[in-house]
Amino acid sequence: MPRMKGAELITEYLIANDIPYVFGICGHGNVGMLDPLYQARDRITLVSPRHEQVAAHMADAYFRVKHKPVATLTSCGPGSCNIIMPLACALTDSSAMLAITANVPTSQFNRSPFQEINKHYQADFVNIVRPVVKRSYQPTRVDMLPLALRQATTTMLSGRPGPVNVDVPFNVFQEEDDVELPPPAPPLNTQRSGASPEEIAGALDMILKAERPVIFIGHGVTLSEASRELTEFAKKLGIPVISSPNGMGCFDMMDRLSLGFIGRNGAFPANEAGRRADLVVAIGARFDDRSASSWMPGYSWNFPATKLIHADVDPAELGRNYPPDLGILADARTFLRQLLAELGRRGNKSGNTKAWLADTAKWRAEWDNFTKPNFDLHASPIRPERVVADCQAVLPDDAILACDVGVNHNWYMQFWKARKPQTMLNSWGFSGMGFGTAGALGAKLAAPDRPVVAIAGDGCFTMVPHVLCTAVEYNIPVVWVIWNNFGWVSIRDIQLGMFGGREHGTMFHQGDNKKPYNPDFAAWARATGVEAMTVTKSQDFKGALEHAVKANKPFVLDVHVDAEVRPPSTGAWELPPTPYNEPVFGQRWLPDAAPVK
Ligand SMILES: Cc1ncc(C[n+]2csc(CCOP(=O)(O)OP(=O)(O)O)c2C)c(N)n1
Ligand SMILES: [Mg+2]
Repeated sequence: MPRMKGAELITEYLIANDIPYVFGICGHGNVGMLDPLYQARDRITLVSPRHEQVAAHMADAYFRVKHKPVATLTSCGPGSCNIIMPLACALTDSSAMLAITANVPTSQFNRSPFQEINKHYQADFVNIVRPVVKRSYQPTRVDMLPLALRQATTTMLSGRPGPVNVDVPFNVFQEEDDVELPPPAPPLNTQRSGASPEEIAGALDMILKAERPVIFIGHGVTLSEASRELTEFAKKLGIPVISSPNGMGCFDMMDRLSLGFIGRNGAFPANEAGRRADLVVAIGARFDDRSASSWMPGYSWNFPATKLIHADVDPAELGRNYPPDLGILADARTFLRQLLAELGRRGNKSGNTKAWLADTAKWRAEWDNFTKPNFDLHASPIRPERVVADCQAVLPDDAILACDVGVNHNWYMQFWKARKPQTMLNSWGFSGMGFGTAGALGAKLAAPDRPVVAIAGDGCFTMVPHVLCTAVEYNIPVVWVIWNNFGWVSIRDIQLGMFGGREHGTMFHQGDNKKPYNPDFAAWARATGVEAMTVTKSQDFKGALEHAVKANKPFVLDVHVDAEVRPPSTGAWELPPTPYNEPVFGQRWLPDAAPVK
């Protein structure tokens, strides 16, 4: 058995797992890891951003684009505490990363050395991180590392992927032992679960019988790489597809069968079809409040009047919000392949959805008639629709959009048409501000030959503006479109609606005089060495974006967007105890749905 330091073993194990990057920040706790990374620097690259939050968002986005994980490295105490929020983003959206954290030396456990958390237990980072990872491991001797690393990487990628933590005490990086490198973990999707023949037969019976079926897809379809199978199945049977944000692009959203996203910030045809369907086939989707209109019947869905087939790899998601008529514990791609095979056995029967598709076409036309005129309006400040439309016009189909959080994101939810999987990154389950602004760096490292554009609210960007330093230091050519509306406008709008039109703490002002304030983002970018332009007229945005993408270097576009134009509601998002009272576009109530409040 080779004699190795703990940190050497970790480094070699990362390399053996084809992990090309470690995103992390130094501290005294993890210096022992830096030297082996230096020795192996032509096989694994350390990227050191200016905040641990950025490192973990980068790792998250890297995985979403490539479906291969990278590692983060943070020091003991505060450095590792800084990754809690991005780990929560990754966990709630089933994104994987190996978070290596450092801790105090084992011989000092419980003596309250510098940066130990020990109120309830020694070196207690594992209890800080526990709710936001699939599993945390704390090997306290070098000979415990092989098992911990193998279990951690396997757990990270098996079943429903997610972040894992390996917490390494200071001495374990440095000490030596005779240790064998464990075998690498099986890559994502090596082991897939499937449905039983009876379940598949039953599901297809229900699907072929349905007159108004809808497929609802979520991140599970993206993660299982089931785009081809989904497309074949939906097209063979003529079933329209509704997508959650992290499923977007698995089915070409320009296709006539694509209805877009559902819920308050979804598209009208999706909500109209969702609530009128006689059967919903949900695959790798979890019916969260924002894609289920807070579960109020008749807004987005209408269970139990509508029948539900729900397939997911995670039993915790089956029936969490709507008890399925048929719940199937299966990987999305396997499930779709099984359905296609069964359909083939039955002579490739076609669906009976002609009338239903005519309905959906009518709703699409109604929605288009309502929304399209605004896409052509030029104004200063710029109308939100124009920013979305010009991004769509300029960016190629394989460009990656790293969306941050806020009303800017709502506009993309409603109107962006992703055409390929893994091109539209969203922090959906946790909505961590900074995800898109920072994640864009990781996305670009995962796909160096494709344009990567971060859509960042002015609030989100200001949370992690040092991403620009990292882009310069490592030459990562990301374009940041700063959606500058001079405030936390998504929250301001909720505040105005709930509290008599009063604004407090939700807009950016200079002193007491209520003059809108923001830094000059372009000047700020230039100070970091990043090229930048300020865009205040809609006529200028398209050309500016083309220029920035073509420049192929880090670029900031400070785009002044009208804060007073709001996305239309097509479903609901209720926050109890406040009753939902936004007008809902085109809402026509179903007799068996709850009455209008
Ligand atoms: C880290 C974090 N803090 C606070 C929030 C709550 N929050 C959600 S959206 C938002 C405002 C976003 O502002 P901005 O980035 O300017 O986007 P806008 O809504 O103005 O388009 C806030 C504060 C959050 N989701 N994440
Ligand atoms: Mg804003």
